[in-house]
Amino acid sequence: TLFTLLSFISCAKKRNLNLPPTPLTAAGLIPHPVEIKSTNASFPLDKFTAIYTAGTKEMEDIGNFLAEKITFKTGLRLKVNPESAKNFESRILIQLDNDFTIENEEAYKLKILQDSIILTSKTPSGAFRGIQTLRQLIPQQSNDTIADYSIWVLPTGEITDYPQFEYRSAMLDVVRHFFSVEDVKKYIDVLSYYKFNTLHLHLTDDQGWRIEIKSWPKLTEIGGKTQVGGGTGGFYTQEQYRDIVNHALERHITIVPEIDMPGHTNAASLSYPFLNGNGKELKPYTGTKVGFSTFDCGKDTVYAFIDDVIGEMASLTPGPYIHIGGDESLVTKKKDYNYFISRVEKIVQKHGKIMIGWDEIANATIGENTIVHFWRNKNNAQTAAEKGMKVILSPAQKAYLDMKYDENSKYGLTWAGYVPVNTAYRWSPENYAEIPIDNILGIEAPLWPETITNIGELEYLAFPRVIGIAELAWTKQENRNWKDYRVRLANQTAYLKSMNINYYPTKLIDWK
Ligand code: TNX
Repeated sequence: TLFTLLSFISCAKKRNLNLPPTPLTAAGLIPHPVEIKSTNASFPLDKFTAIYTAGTKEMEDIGNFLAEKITFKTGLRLKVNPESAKNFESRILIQLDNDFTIENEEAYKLKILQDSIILTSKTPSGAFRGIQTLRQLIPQQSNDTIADYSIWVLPTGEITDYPQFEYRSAMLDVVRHFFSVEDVKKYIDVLSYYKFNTLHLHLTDDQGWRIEIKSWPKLTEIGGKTQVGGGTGGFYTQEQYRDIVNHALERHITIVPEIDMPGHTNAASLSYPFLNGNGKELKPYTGTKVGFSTFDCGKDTVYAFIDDVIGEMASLTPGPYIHIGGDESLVTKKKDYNYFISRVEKIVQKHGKIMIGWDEIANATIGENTIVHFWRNKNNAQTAAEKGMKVILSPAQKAYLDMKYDENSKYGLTWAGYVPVNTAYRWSPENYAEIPIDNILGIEAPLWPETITNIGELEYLAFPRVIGIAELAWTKQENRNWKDYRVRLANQTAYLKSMNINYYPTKLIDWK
């Protein structure tokens, strides 16, 4: 197919444009790619450019995605796989190559020549990541002095790229305050631009239950109606959840749903009191304290309930993971907690999924396949690594997007200290938890919304810190450097503004 495609498009017209030489650099790129070679010539992106895709329908979807984003940025309406090549003088070719030599599933090669751009990868996900690099290379401004129409001048050269970590994630708690489907989709859009591949949704907690479970309807009828501060809460119907999952999938992002237990379960127990194990009277909870609730870990009926909930979540979720929380179960007896975690692990596995839990689960009897999510306790991360398990890194002092930036921050908590933009970037996931790098699945930046109530405030906390987390997850240490990063971050201003992102304008960055 590739050969026919190439011969088909080689009949495109040739033209003579006097383009300025342009060096290919990382100036607009986050995350920093593995390798960049500049050939210092130029490619004209203009109304004579067409996009061609080779391979599956999924590849054509990626071509259409690129076309849409080019329209958003430049106003150009590029054709994707046009019937005739007659009117097109430059082209963007997106192709799969089975013999691609880089092992990594998300690797890509982006070759920019004077009359064509060739993006090659082994998988559609690799192509999708490469598309983001291409988007970042398109200049904000067209050059209108070369011809009597606008040309966006791209530098020529070659980028070879692949991620250091396979799990590159952000987490959003939609419980403490609820966020709409539209809000979550917008967050996904921006995350995908920076090559994140996972969004973890914290769907249940003391203050609310945010996902419809058909076999246990009171979870949302009762548990969905509250949030921090006494607002009306909310929840996603299964159809809305699927809509989020599909939006993410189109951006090659996996949704990881979290059902937090046995602690953080006041809303569930309020809906179905037989679940309650703390012996206290149940009331709706709209404060921000943690650690007071627990399931009853000794009743079979509780596990039958969990089986139903996990079963529904597993069937709604195409990704391989289910997060079961397991954090801050301060009123669960240790023996009960360990029994609970082992038994829930079996339930998750029965439904064909891999279990993830916050780092406290490392001390229970669990299998090597289960993933430990480090947030606070290094010993737990090390215990997990010693057992041969993989670990996700979310150290609160570095990666928590809900910590205040500094004393001027309008929103945020401070229990893990201030996390200014440089602190969020200048750490080494490779060494932080003192575990072997082979045990690190990846990095996640959680956002707990106790102090915020809407998307603008969410963006204020997430941006720009989450962009640094994207680079830590993708780029190896040898290509990371704060001085260089802060310039590349400043260069994101136009994109963030175009997306209407309410980022925190920290003085640490010389914003453009
Ligand atoms: C701790 S992080 C929690 C959350 C809070 C967060 C606030 C974790 C696993 N549990 O319940 O929202 O601190 O920063």
